[in-house]
Amino acid sequence: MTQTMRWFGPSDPVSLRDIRQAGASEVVTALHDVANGKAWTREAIAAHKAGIESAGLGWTVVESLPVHEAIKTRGADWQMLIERYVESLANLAACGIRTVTYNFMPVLDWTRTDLKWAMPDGALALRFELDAVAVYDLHILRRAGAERDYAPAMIESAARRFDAMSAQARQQLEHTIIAGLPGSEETFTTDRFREVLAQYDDVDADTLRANHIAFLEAVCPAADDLGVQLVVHPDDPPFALFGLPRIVSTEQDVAALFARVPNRSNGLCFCAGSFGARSDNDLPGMIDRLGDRIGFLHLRSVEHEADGIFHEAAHLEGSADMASLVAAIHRLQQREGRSIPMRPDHGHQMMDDLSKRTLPGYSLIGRMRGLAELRGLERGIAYAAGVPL
Ligand code: CS2
Ligand code: MN
Repeated sequence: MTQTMRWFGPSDPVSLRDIRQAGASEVVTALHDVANGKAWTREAIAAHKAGIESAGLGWTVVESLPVHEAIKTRGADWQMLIERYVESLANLAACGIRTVTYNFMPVLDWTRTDLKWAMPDGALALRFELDAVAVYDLHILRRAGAERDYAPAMIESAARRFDAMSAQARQQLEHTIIAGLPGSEETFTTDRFREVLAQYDDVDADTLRANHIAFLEAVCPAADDLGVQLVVHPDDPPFALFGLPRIVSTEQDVAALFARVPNRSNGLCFCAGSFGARSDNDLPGMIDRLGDRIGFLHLRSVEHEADGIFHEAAHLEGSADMASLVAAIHRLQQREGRSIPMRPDHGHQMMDDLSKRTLPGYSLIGRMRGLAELRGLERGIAYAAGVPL
């Protein structure tokens, strides 16, 4: 695997030197200061790339080139936004960058309900609890019709929980859920969130799927010609939230998408932590079956605590069988004669990072531990298979 780490640009508390010392050979990054919907210019891409290369690192994978909400809802300006998307792809290709991550999650990117969940060793992990979403949805947001989305027992426990919460705890929950995690394109207030949700009143899962296909049919021919692969990041978590449809959650979702839009450029960012939050996703089997479509790997594990509750485990712990997964990746790379870019997707906040300014999920030391463990695992597997790296 080609070892990378995500870098949020010059304002990231983690420096390029840190990333290089962690043993990565590349960063995955984006032009985070360009507004969603504006084209990325060749000059801006080249300048970003030159800064990365001068630190001794490469940049071949974008994460992410965001898809505007008006593309997801097929709203006004669709055509213009598609043209700008293709323009950005052409400018990236001109700079030698040919793997472009995006997601098709409405409104919210990845979602957690606790950013400082203490592990037994004192490190802090990200956690998701559907009950906490229910508290926010039913009692703070007070979304019309929300009761339909939760089991009666959860509605009752959410009411008890809300009553017991201090004003500060309520505010914190609100902030955690909708004020955005790193990489999210927008942050919301509760009022603004209500308005944005309303844009999806007429967009159910089938409509969103059709809009995703329309997006791919519009951009993939150009991407094919440019030699660029678009890799879709799955839904995180992989189920509907706030009544918003989510359509890239399972192997079937992805297989149907590839069958419907067979262009070479229609690819997958295989995020083990996102798919792995559903126990019905067979992760190593997905690597075997989706093989040549996979252009980028996010490796991390989640621990299922109960239905609708998980936390991000250390990279080789938790519910994912990481050894089987990396063995499947190794087989795929051998079969196709390529090295797939991967990153340790998130890490625990630990050691010196506990007292530092860090971005949730993206502190250095936890990700460095993850990268080191994954690198060792791959080397061991390659050695045992008789093809040492
Ligand atoms: C997150 C997202 O789960 C994740 O990997 O860090 O920011 C993710 O990178 C984007 O949704 C990809 O478009
Ligand atoms: Mn991911």
